[in-house]
Amino acid sequence: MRMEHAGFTLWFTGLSGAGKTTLARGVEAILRERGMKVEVLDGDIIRQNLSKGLGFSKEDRDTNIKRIGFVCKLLTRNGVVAIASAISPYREIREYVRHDIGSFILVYVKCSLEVLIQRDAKGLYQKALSGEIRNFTGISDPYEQPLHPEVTVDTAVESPSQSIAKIISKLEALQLIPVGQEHAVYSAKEESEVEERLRALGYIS
Ligand code: ADX
Repeated sequence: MRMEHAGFTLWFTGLSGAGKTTLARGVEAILRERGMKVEVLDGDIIRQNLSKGLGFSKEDRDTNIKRIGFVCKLLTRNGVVAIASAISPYREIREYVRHDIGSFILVYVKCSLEVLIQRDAKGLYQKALSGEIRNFTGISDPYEQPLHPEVTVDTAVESPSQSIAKIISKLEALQLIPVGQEHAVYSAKEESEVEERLRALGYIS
């Protein structure tokens, strides 16, 4: 049975290849396990449909972010957890989306350029450095770091599960999601073992 819960938007910002999608999918899986309704809006996918045809000028990026933000707002007000994952390099539009949505948590997925260039999973940094791709965020286009993100993770030094745990703890602390069994004083297994013992001793029936 699904739990009734209030919606909110969890927004991942950070450079290309920093790990936004991996963390978004990891958090998505945990929230689903906890019975929540979740939808992920990923920049790479949104650019193939809702934002198809948009480029990477400031204007186009802002349009992309506004569209993602608009869908997040609809989901949030209908009790869904909307998880957005997009570079979203401009502070002003991130703040616009935050205020428009209301229940909004910003996760800054930090990673040094050195590590990103070394990883270069999509080969885009090499192309950006050689000038083959222009206006590439972090190389030839700006990225405005968030000033007050609710959570900052650094994927150059943390494992994905460490970063995911950090995000989940924050959401629990803000009482946006139910606390997981792994945080309970007793695990479910321990609890039933204790119950068994108490029953054997006749303290409970
Ligand atoms: S955003 O700036 O509008 O938020 P978004 O997250 O949707 O960007 O898309 C970024 C993805 O587009 C990157 O992960 C990368 O795969 C691809 N991309 C292609 N060209 C660029 C570019 N010039 N700058 C950044 N990302 C680019």
